[in-house]
Amino acid sequence: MSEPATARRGKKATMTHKMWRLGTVLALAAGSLLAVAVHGSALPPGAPKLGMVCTPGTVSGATHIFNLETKTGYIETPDGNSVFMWSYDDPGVDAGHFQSPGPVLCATQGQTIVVNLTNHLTEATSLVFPGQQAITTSGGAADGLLAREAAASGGTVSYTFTAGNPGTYLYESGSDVAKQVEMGLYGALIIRPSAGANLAYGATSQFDPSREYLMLLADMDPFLHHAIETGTTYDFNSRDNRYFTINGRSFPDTIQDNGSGLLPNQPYGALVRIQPNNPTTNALPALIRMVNAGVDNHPFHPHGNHTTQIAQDGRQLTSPGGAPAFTEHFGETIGAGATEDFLLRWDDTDHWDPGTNPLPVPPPNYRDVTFKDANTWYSGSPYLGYKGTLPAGTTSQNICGEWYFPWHSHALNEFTNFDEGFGGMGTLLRVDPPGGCFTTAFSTAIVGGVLKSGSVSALAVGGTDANYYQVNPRTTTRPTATTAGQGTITVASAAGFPTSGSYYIRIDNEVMQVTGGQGTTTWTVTRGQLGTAPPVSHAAGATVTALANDWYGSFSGVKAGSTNLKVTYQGKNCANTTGTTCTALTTNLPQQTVKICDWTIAGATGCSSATSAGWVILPAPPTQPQAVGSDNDPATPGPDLSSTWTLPGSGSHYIGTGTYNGQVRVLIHTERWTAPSPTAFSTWGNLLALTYDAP
Ligand SMILES: [Cu+2]
Repeated sequence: MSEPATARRGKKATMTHKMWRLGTVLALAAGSLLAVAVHGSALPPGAPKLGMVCTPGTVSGATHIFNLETKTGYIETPDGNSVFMWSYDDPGVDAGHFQSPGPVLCATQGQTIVVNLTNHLTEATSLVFPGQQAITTSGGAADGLLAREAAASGGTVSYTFTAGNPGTYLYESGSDVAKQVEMGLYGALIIRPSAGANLAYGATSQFDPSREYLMLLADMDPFLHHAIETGTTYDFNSRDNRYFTINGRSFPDTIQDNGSGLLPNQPYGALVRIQPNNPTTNALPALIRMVNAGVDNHPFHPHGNHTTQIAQDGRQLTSPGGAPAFTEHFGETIGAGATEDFLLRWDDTDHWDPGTNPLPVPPPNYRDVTFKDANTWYSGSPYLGYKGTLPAGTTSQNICGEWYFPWHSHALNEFTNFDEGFGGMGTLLRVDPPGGCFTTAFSTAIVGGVLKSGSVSALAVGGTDANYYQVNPRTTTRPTATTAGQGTITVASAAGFPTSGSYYIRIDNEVMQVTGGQGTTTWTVTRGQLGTAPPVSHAAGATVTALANDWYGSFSGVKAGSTNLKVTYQGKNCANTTGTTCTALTTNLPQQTVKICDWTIAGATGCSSATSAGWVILPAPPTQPQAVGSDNDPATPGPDLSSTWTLPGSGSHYIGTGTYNGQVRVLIHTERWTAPSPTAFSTWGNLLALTYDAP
């Protein structure tokens, strides 16, 4: 049939909706990172935000039972249209919420799989399981062309088979397949080997179970769906697919989380997320299971990367001798009805680093770069894990310098939404920095002491450079002389000294403890502390030196919901408070305590001064307090010491909200109060960094 006038109007509406819709999706892409699983999402409880989601079914002994029902519903496309669909849902998940595609059925090799089908369509339907053998049926109506059918409007049928070869399979309608499969009656069947759920096939196909991804491809002609919905005729010879989906969504909807509230009937996302391979901390590859439920072949490729094909149609690729015959691919065509499995390992081959291994050519000035629609996934820096400067007015969706690669059908007519690109059969490969997001401090504040030299930028770039952020204990003077019996002294200025709590100062060779008047210029003192000279007189103009310094670094842009926060501080302490060369401290090492702001204790004021209540001492390792960062090796004065602390819990206490949204604050407290020679020192910070898993 010819394209009806209503459809042409619909297409114009599509174009006007497009920009609004894309902007909303991109804005909400960031917003959804804040959200936890959305109710009414057609997902089982506890489903992960990324990766393949299996529907649980019921396991009874060696039998795994799945209940499926056919229903009608609608999916949304990124251009603002909606498409009438048929699909399967699991009545035991989210009360049988309509979903497209059908639930992912996962079972273990050797289990008896029972699939009970209830048909709510107005025509008979059936299920076939390509690649499975000896399927028996019970109940049902007549035998269809390929399988026993469930009658229209409430009929049931059960299919039983033994999960055979492990692998990735399709399940789909066996009745009037040109129409019913096109309408959406398909889903994925996963059979895991009995040897272990972390294997795709044999022992050489081990993967990281937290990085198991499904890409179920399909294509559709919305005019067929419209004809079915309205009961009008459709000529299959005129089929012209205009929507192309991965896991039931078209790009950019594919990169939304599983269960996104934007797509209540399309619960499965398709973003693939990975970190660089590391032989000790991240050795296992991701597994990508690809299934083509459509009628067209789809040439698929990730930009800038290779994948390793390990299987075809549920069979591991094996040489005649029996050894694995895995092959590397830049692109690979997934045939109609076929499945293919790939391992994906991401190697940081070049190790480009702005400090230690910079690119051999400078990147273009950001003023010379333009970004389409002023919206980008680029961080502004070419280095993995770093953010840079973007032109004014450009919005970046980048969290912490992670990289994004398109991954799409290279039949570019399929990389569209109703002929408008890019969209359709595409998703992104997201490469996070090793260990997660990495960020360095963006600002510093001294809450006890005085800046000797340097700026916040000295705390960046890997800790391998010669730039330091140097803080001295505060000094002031005594405007008047001190007598031996004096218990109250005046100082020229209290700025930079603690405003509460007791602390030590030194005048000449005597240490005094300040116990009152903190924050004013009149202090109550206890004389002759820490084994120093008993109370003596000090001349007018004598120098008053604090025996501690406190400064904090702030991180910004840490998304709420980030987890697994780790703080790294690297630096040293030096005996000299002037000069540019560090004089080693060999005795009475300063005691250094690194603390983090818990914003839930007292809000922003809880971390405003050195002694505020919100500072929480970082947990082991290393044990605190101790001489972190001090130079304890006189043979080679001046080496930096580094420590990394892993924060307990979700990290939510440490990420600010409101005015301090996304801010994480770390305090470096250093004191040299230890008898018998508690003299001045300076603290030299070289790196203050935060790593975390972004949501
Ligand atoms: Cu491409």
